[in-house]
Amino acid sequence: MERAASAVTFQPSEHQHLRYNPLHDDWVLVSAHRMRRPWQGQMENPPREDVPRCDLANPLCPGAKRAGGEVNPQYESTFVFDNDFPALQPDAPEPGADDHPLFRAASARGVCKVMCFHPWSDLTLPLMSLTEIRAVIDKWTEIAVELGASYTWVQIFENKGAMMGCSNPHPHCQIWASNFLPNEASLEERTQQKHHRERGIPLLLEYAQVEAERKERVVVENPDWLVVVPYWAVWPFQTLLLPRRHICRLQDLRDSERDSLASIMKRLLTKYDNLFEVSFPYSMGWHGAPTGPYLDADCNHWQLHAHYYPPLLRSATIRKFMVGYELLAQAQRDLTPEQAAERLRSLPEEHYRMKLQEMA
Ligand code: H2U
Ligand code: ZN
Repeated sequence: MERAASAVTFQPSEHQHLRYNPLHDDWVLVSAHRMRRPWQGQMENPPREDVPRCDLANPLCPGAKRAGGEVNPQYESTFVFDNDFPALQPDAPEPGADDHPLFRAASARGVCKVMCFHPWSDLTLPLMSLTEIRAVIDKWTEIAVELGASYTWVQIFENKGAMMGCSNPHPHCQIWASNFLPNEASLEERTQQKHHRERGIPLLLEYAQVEAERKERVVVENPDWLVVVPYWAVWPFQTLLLPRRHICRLQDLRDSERDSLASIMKRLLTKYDNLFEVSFPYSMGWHGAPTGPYLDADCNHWQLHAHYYPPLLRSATIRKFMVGYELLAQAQRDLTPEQAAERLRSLPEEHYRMKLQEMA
């Protein structure tokens, strides 16, 4: 039988509770008291970081031969190519109809691209200059416009670090464009539409305004952008990058907002690397209003944003696993989002590798 609630005053950092994620319409179990488990503070040797600057055996380097036999140009800034192993192709035939409702299929067409951020393999975004990061943002925008002209959803995402399945030690991301709305996109379409209908303001615009006032979950901010560990975060150091004004898509950013985006990305990613003094692994990606046939539709409920999902929990090598209860019941976290934000906020904004170079 369920026990009655105790008379002790509730403290989010002490007492287990559920938090609602309005963007995903689900709940996370927060059990902060578990942080007192005895393993806290353990340190391991971080993964090696001595990646060669240029290695012709690395298919993303300038001048290297890729799996399909093509040779990369001697590129000097960003470089985009068609993925040699695309999960989506433009010309797949339609699946046949099955008249049983439990066996549904739908057409999937699209393109997959790979984008190198920089010619040097030993760099990552936080180690790049603001001008170089700005070039990445400009290229993201260009591709979003180009593929968004016909495709419904253009997913820009970066898998960083071997822990996140990144197969090449070279700064890069991927772009998959599809003729359908993927699950995450259609979920966010539904929740943002509902919020806008009920409250008359885009969900994530209202959320950014409240978080900017409350401050307790803010990691970094500037006049155009805000980074928070969301109230409903599932991963220990998950963050959400939000514009302060209403912006539907990457292509709606002003020139100055692209600059301030480069700046806030560098600050966030430097803090991430400084947390455990390791090149911090994560999967990140951009979400904005759908494109293609949606370009003519009312998308005012949408707000541009980027999700960062890092797996690390308490050192360079100890990650959180989404297993057991998470797979079979629901997501759970130990550290509260406020504690995670506080830890990230208090970290220096000078990259630890720069500091090591200065000391050498
Ligand atoms: P990840 O490291 O994030 O997996 O991205 C690398 C992508 O680059 C991957 O999708 C592609 C892989 O298919 N790739 C090529 O298209 N050509 C190659 O020669 C190597 C890797
Ligand atoms: Zn999203």
